[in-house]
Amino acid sequence: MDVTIGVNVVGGSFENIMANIYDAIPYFFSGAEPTLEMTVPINDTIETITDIPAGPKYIQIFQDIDESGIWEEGEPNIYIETPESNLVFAVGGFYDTLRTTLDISAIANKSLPKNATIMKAFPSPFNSAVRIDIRNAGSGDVLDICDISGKTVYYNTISGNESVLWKPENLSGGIYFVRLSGDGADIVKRIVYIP
Ligand SMILES: [Ca+2]
Repeated sequence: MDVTIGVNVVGGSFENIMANIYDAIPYFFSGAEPTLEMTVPINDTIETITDIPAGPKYIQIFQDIDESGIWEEGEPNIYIETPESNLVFAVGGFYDTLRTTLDISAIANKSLPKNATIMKAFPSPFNSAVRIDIRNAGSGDVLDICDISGKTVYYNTISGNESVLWKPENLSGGIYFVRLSGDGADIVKRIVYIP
């Protein structure tokens, strides 16, 4: 299912705008937190996000001020609202075109740490290669990737700023976990491989 999102930004520049798409099923059935399905950059004021699994979703639009790849407390954000519900719409239902306005006027003096260790992995899902960007890793930090059973399928030491292009070979599709660990960081990101 593809969803087209229109984002109008007021009070600031259109930079580092991202969308978090959450599976709202856990919330519906148990009240548990929705689970993050994907984070995608919004590079234009109209963006079509493809291959969203069917089902009820939350969509959070945010500005990633510190370019960490994730939303953090203090970064401007908004949930897309639909006429039917404040937060939730059913992908595959009526609302495949959504528009919202993100007000970033309040963040002019915002200061998130610029030297934090950061890891981005994209795209996810991916079908041939995933790029892992690392910034400000500590000396001797370890980057590893494991499958859902915990088996390590990639391992390397990392320091400073590096980009790793990982191409799975002879591995089955599914969920993998990218982990950066060491003095400088302890970050885990979930990626989905669809060969
Ligand atoms: Ca951030």
